[in-house]
Amino acid sequence: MFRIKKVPENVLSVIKLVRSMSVTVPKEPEKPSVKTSVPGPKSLQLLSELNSIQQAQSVQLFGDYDNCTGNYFVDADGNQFLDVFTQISSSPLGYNHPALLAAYANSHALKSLINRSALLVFPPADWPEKLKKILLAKAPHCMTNVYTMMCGACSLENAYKCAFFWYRAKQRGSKLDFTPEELNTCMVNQPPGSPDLAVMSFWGAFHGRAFGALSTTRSKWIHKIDCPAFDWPVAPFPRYQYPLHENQLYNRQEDQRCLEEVSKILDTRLRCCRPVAAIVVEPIQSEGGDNEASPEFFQCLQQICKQMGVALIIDEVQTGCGPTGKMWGHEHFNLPSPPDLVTFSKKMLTGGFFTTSEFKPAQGYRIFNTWSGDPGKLILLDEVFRAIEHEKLLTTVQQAGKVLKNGLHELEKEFSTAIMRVRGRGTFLAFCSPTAKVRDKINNDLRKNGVLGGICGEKSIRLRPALIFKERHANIYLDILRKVLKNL
Ligand code: PSZ
Repeated sequence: MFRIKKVPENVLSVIKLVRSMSVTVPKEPEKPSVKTSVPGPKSLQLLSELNSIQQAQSVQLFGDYDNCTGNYFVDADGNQFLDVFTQISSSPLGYNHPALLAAYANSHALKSLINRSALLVFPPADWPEKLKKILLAKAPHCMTNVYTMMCGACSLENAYKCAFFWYRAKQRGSKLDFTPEELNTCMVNQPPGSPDLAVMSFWGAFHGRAFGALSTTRSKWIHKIDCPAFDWPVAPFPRYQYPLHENQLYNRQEDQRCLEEVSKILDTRLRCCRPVAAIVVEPIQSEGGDNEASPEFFQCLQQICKQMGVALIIDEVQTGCGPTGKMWGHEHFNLPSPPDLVTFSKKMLTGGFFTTSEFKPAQGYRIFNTWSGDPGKLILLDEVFRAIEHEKLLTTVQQAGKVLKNGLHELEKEFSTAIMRVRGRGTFLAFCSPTAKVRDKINNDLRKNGVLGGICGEKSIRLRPALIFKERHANIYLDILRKVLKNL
């Protein structure tokens, strides 16, 4: 069973509940254990079966989720991996956390799952209270409104829609007076009803794959090729030189270059065609290669948005819920006022976005879909937030992150031709290899040695462990990485 050193009262009752459900949570292994080739024979056989039903070439391993525990992923062949990728950064408390297992061990929670409601038509009676007590209690500073959604991409798309509604309402001067021409033209996808407005994003950005979101995704062609897209502008995102403290002048100039380009695009678009209603940006670009930008960059970006009357959307789908050591990635930037919209998903277990009352559409039924989220996920999220508080997981992230980053810097010195550009905040870390080939070999060798890691950008390896990843896990990771680099 799960063994916890100092057990707080609420955890004890949780453990009792889990026991009463006769759910066995295996103890986290001491270290990884790989007994077969990776992928092993079972994963390979399942892959060929799945591939005959759907295009499954993206599948890496099949999981044995009954036996995964804590920071350890167990595959169908019985191999135990230290997981520093955690389902593309979407598992806040690792696998089979007792509090999450216990959360569904009561009839209210089960009935929430079974009787899944259409939340924007027939929400449960406790829904307003749940939104306030769970989601708004963790909202970024001054953000008083929240919508839940199904996934990251649809959270982004609905945030874009909110920004367009806000922009058009400003242009009209009143939110209610749609003209007959607008009502008619929107039905044939023509202006003025379907206005020529844009969302600007950055080179290297990833905001999802649904059509609106995809038009703002700028990381890899594989996401976009063959799909029609909006003609929306894209600005350069800073590409820093490392180490940061030795390259301050260059990096400041890099901020400046990108911000000037942002201003230029906004200005041109406003004067000639398709004005920009919103800018969307990740606190750290994730899929696009873990590219970071300074607090000053984000402060200036917000200032430009305010001057130009453009909404600022911060995409916290990957950075939200603690992995940078703060609840929200943009809390590192000391923005003088809150962003206009903040999207979330992944570790938050439900998609959605926070905003301010200024961005509340004047009419209902405009931000809407059937389920519009899932009340069952909020039951889990409530436990995630409780664990973050009681187990002091943001401190855990900061401490484990420090060990990891220091260790990576040591390895960068020792193996300077294999790893470079160590970067990131908290445990949201990454490093580069000289080429994609070397990067892929390192990642494969890590896997053979029992570490599940992720890649991003052209030649980066990224770390996305759960919030329960501790210093001892960091040391296991670093030992295995050292071994891999030695044998490269
Ligand atoms: O290849 C893919 O489609 C991937 S791999 C990782 C993601 C997508 N991340 C999703 C993501 C994100 O990282 C950011 C910053 N914004 C939006 C999204 C989209 O979220 P989902 O995948 O839930 O639609």
